[in-house]
Amino acid sequence: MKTATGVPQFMGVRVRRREDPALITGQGKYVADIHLDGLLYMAVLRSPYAHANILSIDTRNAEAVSGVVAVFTGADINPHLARPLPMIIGIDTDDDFKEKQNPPRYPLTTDKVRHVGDPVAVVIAEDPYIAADALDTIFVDYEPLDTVTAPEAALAEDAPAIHGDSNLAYRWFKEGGDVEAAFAKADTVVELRLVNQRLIPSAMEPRAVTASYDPTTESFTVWSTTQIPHGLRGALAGIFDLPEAQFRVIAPEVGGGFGAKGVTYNEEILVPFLARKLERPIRWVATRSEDNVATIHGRDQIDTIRLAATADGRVLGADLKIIADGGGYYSSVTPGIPPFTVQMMTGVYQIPATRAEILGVFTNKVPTEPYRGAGRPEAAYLIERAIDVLADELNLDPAEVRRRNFIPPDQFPYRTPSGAVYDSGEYAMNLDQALELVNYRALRAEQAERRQQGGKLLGIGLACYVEVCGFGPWESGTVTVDREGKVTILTGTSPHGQGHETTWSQIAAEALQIPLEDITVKHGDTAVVSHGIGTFGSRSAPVGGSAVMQNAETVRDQAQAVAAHLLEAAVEDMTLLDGQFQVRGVPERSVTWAEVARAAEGEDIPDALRGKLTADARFQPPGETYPFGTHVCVIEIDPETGALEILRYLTVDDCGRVINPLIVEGQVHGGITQGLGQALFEEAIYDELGNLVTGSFMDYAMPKAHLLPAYETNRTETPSPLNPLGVKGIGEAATIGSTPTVVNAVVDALSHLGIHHLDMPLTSQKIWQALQDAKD
Ligand code: MCN
Repeated sequence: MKTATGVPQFMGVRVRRREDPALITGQGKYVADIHLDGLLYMAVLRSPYAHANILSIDTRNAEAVSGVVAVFTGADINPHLARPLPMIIGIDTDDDFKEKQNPPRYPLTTDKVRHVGDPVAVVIAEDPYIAADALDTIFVDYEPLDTVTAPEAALAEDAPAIHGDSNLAYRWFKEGGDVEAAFAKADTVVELRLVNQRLIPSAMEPRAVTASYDPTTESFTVWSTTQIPHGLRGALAGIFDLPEAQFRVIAPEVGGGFGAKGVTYNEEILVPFLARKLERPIRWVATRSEDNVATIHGRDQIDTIRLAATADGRVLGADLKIIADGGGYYSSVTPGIPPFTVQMMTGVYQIPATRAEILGVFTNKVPTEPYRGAGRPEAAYLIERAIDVLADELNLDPAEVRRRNFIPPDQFPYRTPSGAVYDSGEYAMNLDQALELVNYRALRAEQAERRQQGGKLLGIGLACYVEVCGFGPWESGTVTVDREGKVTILTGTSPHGQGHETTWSQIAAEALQIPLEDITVKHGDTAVVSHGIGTFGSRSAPVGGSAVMQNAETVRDQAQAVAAHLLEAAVEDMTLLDGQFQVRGVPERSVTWAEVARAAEGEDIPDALRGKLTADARFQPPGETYPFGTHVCVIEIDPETGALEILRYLTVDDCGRVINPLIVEGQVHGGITQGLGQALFEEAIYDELGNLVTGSFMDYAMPKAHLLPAYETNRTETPSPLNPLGVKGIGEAATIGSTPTVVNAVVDALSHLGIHHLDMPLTSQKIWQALQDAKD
């Protein structure tokens, strides 16, 4: 594509993902595809009990199995590690966390198990099936303990304590503005208790680790399905008490992560530790059902929100109480998620006073960690549901109540009472576009008519979301133009489905005017990319993309100065056209990138200009970016059966300037599907003994293609002032916007029958039951 001036344009263009041909033809190389001489296989013995003391472990029978190389328990491993698994939120030093506990966690538990799936021993064998079978011959003498899985019950004084004396993991409090005064002068107060149910992240590829150890250099190579290879390298160095340089971490192709692979896991420590001990490479690959109890879960909050409002629907204050179920242990950032919910609890609204309390709780369940959105879907869900309930209470249109409370565009940067600083936003414009595209008025008219005539119930749900993304502290993005005029980008981001190879190439192509096919992007190997932070929190485009842009521009300026010297022209007179540096208006006086690169590295160039065409500055964002948008869902419910059909799903998302509209749409499609999955289908259910009864895809209801509508995606573009690209993230936005939208649509269909809230997932059975109850 070319601009009006004839300069080829690469950003903002629907370039197809260059990653895909290899992936869809089975050429992608995943951790389980790494073949090493002498490879051994690890299988993990996991607790069948949710809560039990370990009295003894007898591994002798397993050791005698033919093909088994060794069996290890925590007693063989934990004492040799310098520290427990990382908990990277500084709960000990952060004074916002009160009444806190920070129990250490080691790769294999030795004293007691705290959830079904808690690892207690490992078998290393010549064959993965022998390793798996040998697990059955290990005898663990468990003393079962009382179990608690519901977080509110876990807080009761007589609840079985999982660590220490109490299951209160921490208490956290924040207040901004005068909340008491807001409630005192309110005409109306609405209160809503929302269960944000536990979800299983379910990436396409279950987790896997392979590691080898080289005794001659005393160094490790670790292949992992991680989103944060550099973070894992740092964690390994800390736990093994060795310099980072002794660890090479490689994230090859990774089949999705959704936040769940941004955590340092037990197996990532066990596999390299045992590879060194046995002096043979080892591989562990989770099965799907193992992954469901060995990889973190998401959400699991109970949120009670109260809004104080005037009679015309202006919200004066909000009061929130969060009970956050962290499961049996803290994992990497477990206590850091609910504060995000507080940070975003006022959504797109100018609410002057807020108060929030979080109670973190241990229960006998898998630990919770970031799952696509991490705390922000919970926030969007509670405020967008509460606004709908307020509109219903005041008999006002939900779109109108939203409009009355929007933060006006002239208020940005806008500081919320809970301390977030929003960079930019145009909320009313965005909502208006969505309402017009969906033909909101006509839908409301149709709904009124249907309510009179009977038949299927029509529901129109909307949500206006805002989220925080683009977290620092920095990201790398080295750009180098070689002597052939080809570009190499080294990025510290670690894509696992987001298409960075395509979009980073577009950014560099735009700045350098070098065709996409001459650009290579390398990532996910700490030996190739020396420093980086990784991919999570929709940070890669705003932070990593900006690093690429910044460095590409530095290289262009460097090259332009060399070109000016070669052409004996002033730098200001140079222009970059069709991949060549030209003296403006004199096309015959031009040099190619290759000529410039060679000259820059040659002998005949002045010292001030000499050097490889490369730049490797890190980009440090001055603040976070706040993407936003409006989602609208139109549904129909059969009142006889509770069966639900989605008639339309429309979005107007705003992620600032767009690098690749095709990839952004893909991200929005995936995000909607995950949010819709939570709203309608998915739930990790435990029985009272702590068994995960939805532990396989037979029972855990993943959304399926035939249950989903065609999505209509649209955009507004409000650039972020905080990075050179003007971009905001899009990786999580649609997950955040879609859950409240769908639930609002369902409740909207039922509200005239006196139904004002239903907890997710909104199965047909639940809807039918609510309809029956409403008749009584
Ligand atoms: N992009 C763009 N224009 C913008 C913003 C982004 O073209 N204005 C492009 C980016 O260049 C990138 C993609 O969209 O190619 C996503 O960028 P970004 O929003 O920065 O998100 P990240 O790359 O940091 O990805 C993380 C985000 C998160 S937090 C989760 S969870 C998630 C998600 O991405 N997990 C995913 N999307 C996923 N997609 C897949 N296929 N698999 C996952 O595990």
